[in-house]
Amino acid sequence: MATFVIGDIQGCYDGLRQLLDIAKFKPEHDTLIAVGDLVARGHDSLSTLTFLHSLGDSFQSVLGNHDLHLLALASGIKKPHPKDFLQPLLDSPMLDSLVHWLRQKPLALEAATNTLVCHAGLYPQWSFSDALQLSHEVSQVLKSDSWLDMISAMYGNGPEFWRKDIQGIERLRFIINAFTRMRYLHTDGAMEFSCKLPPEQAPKHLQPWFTLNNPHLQPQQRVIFGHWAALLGLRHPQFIGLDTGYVWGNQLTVIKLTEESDFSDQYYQVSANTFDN
Ligand SMILES: [Mn+2]
Repeated sequence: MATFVIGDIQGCYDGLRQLLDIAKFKPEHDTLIAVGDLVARGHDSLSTLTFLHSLGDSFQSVLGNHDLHLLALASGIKKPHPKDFLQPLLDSPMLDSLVHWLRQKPLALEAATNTLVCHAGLYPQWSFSDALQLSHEVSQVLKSDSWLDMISAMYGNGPEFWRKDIQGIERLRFIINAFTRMRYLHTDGAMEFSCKLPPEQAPKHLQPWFTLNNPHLQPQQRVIFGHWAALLGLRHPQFIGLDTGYVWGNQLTVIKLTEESDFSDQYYQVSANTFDN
């Protein structure tokens, strides 16, 4: 009855299966939760999604930017880039059911008490309950007949600032950008999407989202996220980064959540080899 949380898989099917074996994940008893970016850049997004789908209720995921982009590709709103290696998935007879399955996934979920999972991070002005409510707002549209309108209008960097009273597509785009693309914020709170450098190399006026004070975050709460491979993982009491860059030749990471209140999770990793990235 263990809960595992895995970093960005990005279509690296062989690495995924190896890592789940190493961690002794048993779908009959355990739950696997992914931080999103299940697909793209790795060579076998089709097998990855087919396998994760086959896990049924023992698998949960939040959506990452690449997962949302797949929805745009599948519906012809965007054209695939060869470097994403998504054509076999886009050509598969499974595509429609996998797209429908992905549309049911949230942007944020609670993996355990006081443990929030989202792809890029928690916007520093949001509490856990804000995050779950805002994720729900996007999910309601994603599950509805108007989902394609949102997917086609989600591209863009604005609005720069969060306000509770933003409405419509501007509101949905901010929520999607914060949950799936955020890395840095300007000191005035505006999100900055162009910089992907590790924090020690970033311009001084940009601050990683997890270094900004969030007055709503309680000391016993923590956020598990992915998305930022240049961090090569982050092990902070309240912020756990699980994108360790397997698709770029580094590691794929899964953690087994402890039931102890000291968050002494067990880490498992597998290193990329030249045949699977
Ligand atoms: Mn990402």
